[in-house]
Amino acid sequence: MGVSHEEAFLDDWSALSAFGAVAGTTGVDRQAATEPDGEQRRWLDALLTSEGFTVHRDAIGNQFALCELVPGAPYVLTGSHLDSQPTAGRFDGAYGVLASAHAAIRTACSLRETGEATRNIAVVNWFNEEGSRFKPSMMGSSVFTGKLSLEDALATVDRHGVTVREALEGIGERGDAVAPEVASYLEIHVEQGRAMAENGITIGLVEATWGAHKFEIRVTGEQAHSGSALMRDRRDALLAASRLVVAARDLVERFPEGMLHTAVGELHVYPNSPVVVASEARLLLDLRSESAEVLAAATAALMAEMERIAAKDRVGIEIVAEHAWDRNPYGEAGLALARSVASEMGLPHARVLTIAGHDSTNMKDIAPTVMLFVPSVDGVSHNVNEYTTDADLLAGVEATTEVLRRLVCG
Ligand code: HGY
Ligand code: MN
Ligand code: MN
Ligand code: MN
Repeated sequence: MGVSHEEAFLDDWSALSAFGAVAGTTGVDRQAATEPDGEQRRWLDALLTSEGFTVHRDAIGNQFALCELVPGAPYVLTGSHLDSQPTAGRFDGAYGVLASAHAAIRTACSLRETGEATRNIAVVNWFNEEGSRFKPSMMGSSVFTGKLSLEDALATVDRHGVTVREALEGIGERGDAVAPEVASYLEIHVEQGRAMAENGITIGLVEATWGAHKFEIRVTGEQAHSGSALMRDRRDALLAASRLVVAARDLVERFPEGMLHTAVGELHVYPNSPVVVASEARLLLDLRSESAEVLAAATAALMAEMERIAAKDRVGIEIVAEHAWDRNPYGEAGLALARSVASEMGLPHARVLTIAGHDSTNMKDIAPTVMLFVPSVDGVSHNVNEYTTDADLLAGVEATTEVLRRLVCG
């Protein structure tokens, strides 16, 4: 007797979750263009080539697996990302890639001989969605959609000075394939928040992305002996950076509850030595809101805080790079399609917002896009304990398969 779709998915899910496994946890560490990233990509190639798909890489390392049902027709692209944050959960991104792969295999098999398809199918694993090793996040889909130049992306360095080009070539993942022509885009992802689980929603129909404004900031002070230098002479870069961390948190209190999320998630201190006042600090500061007005006001307030802190601590504070996306909606046609699939399948569903960015945030600007969520238990994400139940994973695969079938036959 053959294995069911459900068993096949869960078996592949457990195989995929083993790449970059963090010892002693159920989490993973497979940052962009590292060895575990290369291994999981080759595993995905094997899964899809054995089902008759043709695999390619483009120049920024986006991974495509194509199935041509209608010669010359454009492609319905479905996927997400396999890369992760360091010590992350195994669901963020990877679930969407595997759900898409299974949906694509099933759809291709059922449509190969019927003549119902009007479009072709491609599974995509976008390069470097997380932006943890190389900034900005959503790099592969940003290059694909023309929002970031290929040259700039390839020249980006990690903290050891390794370029994206070198890292991709190092794992044999830089290609030269021409991107497939896209008819529409479909992505499924875990919610990474707690709203769906708390409200008994199985399928989230994503209607808009929160706006985000991310700043790479450099604070420049002066190196000194941390014992002997007079306190009044010091220009302490770490002290000023610390005030910025606190200022970012305090900005939240100026707006109605829940309207602004802020964080500094990364901080580097130079020379980072015990008896030395820091000469330089670099931080990554992130502001997000569902309201464009709040995001603009928070950004202006942050600039004022930067000036105040620079004057107080007699340091330089400069923005080295900025990455932003605006709050903007997903198309109503995609929402209507997703809603009818969820209701016909009897799956509890509702319109939801995404606070995290996704590759669909880029793709919806160039093609009709459907973005689905499944619940995250307790909203835990970017944490090894990220979890979604098997029942919800499988419901999401069914919904993805049916949305894909309709997009391919539409
Ligand atoms: O939300 C983010 O910043 C992302 O890249 N997922
Ligand atoms: Mn993700
Ligand atoms: Mn993530
Ligand atoms: Mn000494």
